[in-house]
Amino acid sequence: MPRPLVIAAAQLGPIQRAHARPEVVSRLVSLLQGAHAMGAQLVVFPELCLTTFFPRWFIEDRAELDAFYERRMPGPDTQRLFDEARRLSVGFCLGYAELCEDEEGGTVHRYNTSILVDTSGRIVSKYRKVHLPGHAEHEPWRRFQHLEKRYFEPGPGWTAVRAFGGVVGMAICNDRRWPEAYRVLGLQGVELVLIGYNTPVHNPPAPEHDRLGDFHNHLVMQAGAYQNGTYVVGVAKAGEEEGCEMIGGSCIIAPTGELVAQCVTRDDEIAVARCDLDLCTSYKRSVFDFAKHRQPHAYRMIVERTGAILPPSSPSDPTEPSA
Ligand code: CDV
Repeated sequence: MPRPLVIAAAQLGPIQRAHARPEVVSRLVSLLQGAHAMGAQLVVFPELCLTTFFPRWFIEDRAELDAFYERRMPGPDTQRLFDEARRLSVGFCLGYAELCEDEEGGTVHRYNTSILVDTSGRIVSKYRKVHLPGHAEHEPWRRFQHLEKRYFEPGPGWTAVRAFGGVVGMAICNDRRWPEAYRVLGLQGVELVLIGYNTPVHNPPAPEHDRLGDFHNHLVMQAGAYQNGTYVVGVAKAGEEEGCEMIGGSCIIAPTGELVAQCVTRDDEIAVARCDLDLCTSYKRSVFDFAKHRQPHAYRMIVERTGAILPPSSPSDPTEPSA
């Protein structure tokens, strides 16, 4: 039985530091309304999409840093988005910086978070980014910082939920480069993975990768989709933000691994596709029937080892690889 779901990738152009929350939320509401007019039932927004991408700065003042985080969701600025989505009966996925205190009220936690909101405005799933890229200390030699390791702590992992007539999971930006993220969701039968991202064109530690940013973006998400028999929706915050150029390429990928819709600008733009979630089934029942074909005994190293350990050196091949 077909299970059609009309999904919109709601790409954002840059958000500058001077852009206040109400202005940004107005853009999100416009995208939501535009997507609804195109028939969308679920709208996917990017990572950290309520502010500029603040990990590009080393910020020592606590109050200045805290201003980039949300303490409540919905909060005073975002309530409007929830209300409009409920009025239109559209669900959405939204990325933001989350600041919370633990249950004893003592310790403050900071996460790079995405939420999934159903058509009645209820948060049905929350995901906290696991793979935090970049560095924890100020590195002034870089053209811009990438201080996610300083400003966030890693989340506990990926939990899929039943929503929108299928099985839905989320990942955030750098997670999309790691096959483990998709496979953990794949092992929960995921049919739709929602991923927001902020990806600078320039990679300070490896500038030789700069020309490949768009290619790698699609490569990893198309592989994740096909290898797990799932749709993947990748959504950028793109364009030149505070002097830092970021890739676009927001897209919707079918379980075939093919792109079915794609943004072509680096500005606010909507790409829509009618996704039949049942298309996942033929992959999950054949080449990627996990229960029938996976061999976990051979994968133990994946969870027991973090970094690579090379085989012992051999007299017949004395070269020392640099890995
Ligand atoms: N926001 C990110 O996670 N960005 C990383 C960059 C630093 C490479 C990414 O994987 O796109």
